[in-house]
Amino acid sequence: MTTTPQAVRRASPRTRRPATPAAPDPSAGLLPQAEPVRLLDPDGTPLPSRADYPEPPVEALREMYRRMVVGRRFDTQATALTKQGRLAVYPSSRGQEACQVGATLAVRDTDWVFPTYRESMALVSRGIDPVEVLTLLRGDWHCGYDPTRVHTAPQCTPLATQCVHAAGLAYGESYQGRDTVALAFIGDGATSEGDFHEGVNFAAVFKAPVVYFVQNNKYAISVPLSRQTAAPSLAYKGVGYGVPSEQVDGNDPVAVLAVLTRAVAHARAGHGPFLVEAHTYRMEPHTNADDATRYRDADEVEAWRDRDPVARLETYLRNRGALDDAAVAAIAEEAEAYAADLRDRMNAQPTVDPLSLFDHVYAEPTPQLVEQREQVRAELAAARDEEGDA
Ligand SMILES: Cc1ncc(C[n+]2csc(CCOP(=O)(O)OP(=O)(O)O)c2C)c(N)n1
Ligand SMILES: [Mg+2]
Repeated sequence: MTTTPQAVRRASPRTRRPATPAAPDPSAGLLPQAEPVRLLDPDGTPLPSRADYPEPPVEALREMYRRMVVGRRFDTQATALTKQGRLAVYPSSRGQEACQVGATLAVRDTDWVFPTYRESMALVSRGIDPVEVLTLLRGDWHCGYDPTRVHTAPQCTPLATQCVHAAGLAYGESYQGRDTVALAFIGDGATSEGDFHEGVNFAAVFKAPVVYFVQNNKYAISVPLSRQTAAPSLAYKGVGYGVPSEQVDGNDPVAVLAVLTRAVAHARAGHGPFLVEAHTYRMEPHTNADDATRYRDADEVEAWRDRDPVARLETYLRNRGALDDAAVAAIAEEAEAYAADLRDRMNAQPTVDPLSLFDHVYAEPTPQLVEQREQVRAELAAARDEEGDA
């Protein structure tokens, strides 16, 4: 029996077939997975392996552990230096070690990193001299390292400005036929800034190879995430710009490295930008000048202590036989020596020429800067003359 159109119309809704196949979902492949990617349980027990995020090689994970231990020791030392008056300010990234180190391990030395003030640990993980890293926070210079030598932009304090810089650099590199990837770090709060949206949009439209890496540490100083966004996750901010995104457990070092490795490969292969949101937590106050007890309670902080990324990776590597007591002790010793050397060198009083403030602001100084420089030079000369007369 043939089915007449009338028969189809009479059929119950349950048996009726759609006249045309459903259109493909245009957001498919752009939205993050509903749950953050996780490869280790908080106690370091491995979860079933997955085809979309293969586990990184064990040597890479051992190196990650080493850098996380050294990075954490660097971080505590830097906070101590603020108390000794050797640093003006320090924003700690304790608790965010998996993000700081995983991201820098996922890129090549020839790739470009665009850090914020929070990323001092990422910079030392990248191999930049810690004294050069802390020069900005000591207030001596705009940036203590040579950005072009280490392929790392100066740390940005104006929120999200690095997002447009990264898009521009990545576009320029690909325009010149190089396969450089730009890695832009950004905080949860800063994703509300216009520059974040402009950067991501530009990178998407011009297929610039940028990985935007959001460390969602749950606070923008005292402002909690719930007052920052109504999005289901910050990774959902990619879809509106046509940018594929993923969310990851930012305290799971194995997952962070796996997700970022894939994001970087996506960008390097010419598919344009990728957005990753890592769920993590800042264990310390915003900076040494902040009192975090005024806006979050101790129970919340304690709950995150149980998800410590360093302990999690250590347990995992020990259980795999990739780390033993001797190796752990040797790495701890290396971290101590690193901190001692940093202390010694930060205790030497630097001599800073005030006039160097005007260097490298522009390739050609503006007339206003030339005038201001002259004013400072004259004031310094007058002060020296006065001292001479006294
Ligand atoms: C354009 C701009 N607005 C405001 C500030 C002041 N400010 C400094 S850090 C910060 C919070 C940023 O939070 P988030 O992006 O989550 O990064 P986190 O500090 O948590 O790493 C604010 C508002 C700034 N530096 N720049
Ligand atoms: Mg934050």
